[in-house]
Amino acid sequence: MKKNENHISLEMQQKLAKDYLKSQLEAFPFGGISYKKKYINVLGPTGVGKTTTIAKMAARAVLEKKKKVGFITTDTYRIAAIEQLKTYAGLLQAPIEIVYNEQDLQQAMQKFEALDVVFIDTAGRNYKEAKFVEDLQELIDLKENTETFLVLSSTSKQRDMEVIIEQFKEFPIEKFIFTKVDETNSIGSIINLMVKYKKGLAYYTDGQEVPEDIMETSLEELLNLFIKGDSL
Ligand SMILES: Nc1nc2c(ncn2[C@@H]2O[C@H](COP(=O)(O)OP(=O)(O)OP(=O)(O)O)[C@@H](O)[C@H]2O)c(=O)[nH]1
Ligand SMILES: [Mg+2]
Repeated sequence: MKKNENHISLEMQQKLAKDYLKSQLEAFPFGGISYKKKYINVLGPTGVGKTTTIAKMAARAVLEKKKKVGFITTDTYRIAAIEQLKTYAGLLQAPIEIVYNEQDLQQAMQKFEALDVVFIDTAGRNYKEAKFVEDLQELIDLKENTETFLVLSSTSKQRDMEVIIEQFKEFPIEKFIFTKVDETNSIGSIINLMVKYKKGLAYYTDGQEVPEDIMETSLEELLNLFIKGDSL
C-alpha cells in the first residue's frame, strides 16, 4: 500500500471535528444579552472579570443598542470594587445603586423603573462558602425578569471550573461567559463544559480594554476558534 492512501487531509480532519462538535453543541443557546429581560445578573468566582465584562456589555448596550442602562452592585465588601463600577457607570453617565439588603434592592429597582437594562454586579467572594451563595440567591430574587450569566475564566483548570459550576447550580444560568481567552492557548475546556452542563455561550472576552475586548458568540464562530486553536 502506498504511504498516502490512508491519509486524511488536515482540512478533512478539521471538517470532521467541526461536524462532530456542531452536533454536540447545536442544541445550546448562543449569543449575548437578549434584551427581553431587564436585569442582567452576572455571577462568578473572584477575579474572573465580572465587573470588567459588565462594563463591556453595558457600553455596547448604550453605544450600539441605544439602551438606558443602570448598575446595581451587591459587592459591598470592598470600597475598590464599588469605585471600579462607579467609574464605568460615570463614563456612561449611568446611575448606580449599592445594595446591602433586600430592601435596598427593592428601592433600587423602583429608582430604575424607567431604565431598559440594569446590570447586577456581585461580590466575587469565595464561592466555596455555600452559605454565601444561598444569601446571594435570596438577595437577587428577581425571578422572571432576570437573565443570569455565569462568568468563568478560560485560564482556569477545567476541574476547578466544574466545582464552581456545581456551586452555582441553584441559579437559573442559561449561558456562560468565558473571559481571558487572550491568555490561553486552548478553548477545548469551554466546549467540554458546555457539553457537560448543557449550557450556551453568550460571550467570550479577549483583553482588558473596555468596551472593545468582548465578542458575542455564535456556534459557527466558536467552532472556528476551536479549529484555529493556538492562533487565538
Ligand atoms: N487578559 C484579560 N484580562 C481580563 C479580561 N477580563 C478581565 N480582565 C482583567 O481581570 C482582572 C479582574 O477583573 P475584574 O473585572 O475586576 O474581575 P471581577 O470578577 O469583577 O473581580 P472581583 O470583583 O474581585 O471578584 C482585571 O485586571 C481585568 O482587567 C480578559 O478578557 N482578558
Ligand atoms: Mg468585580
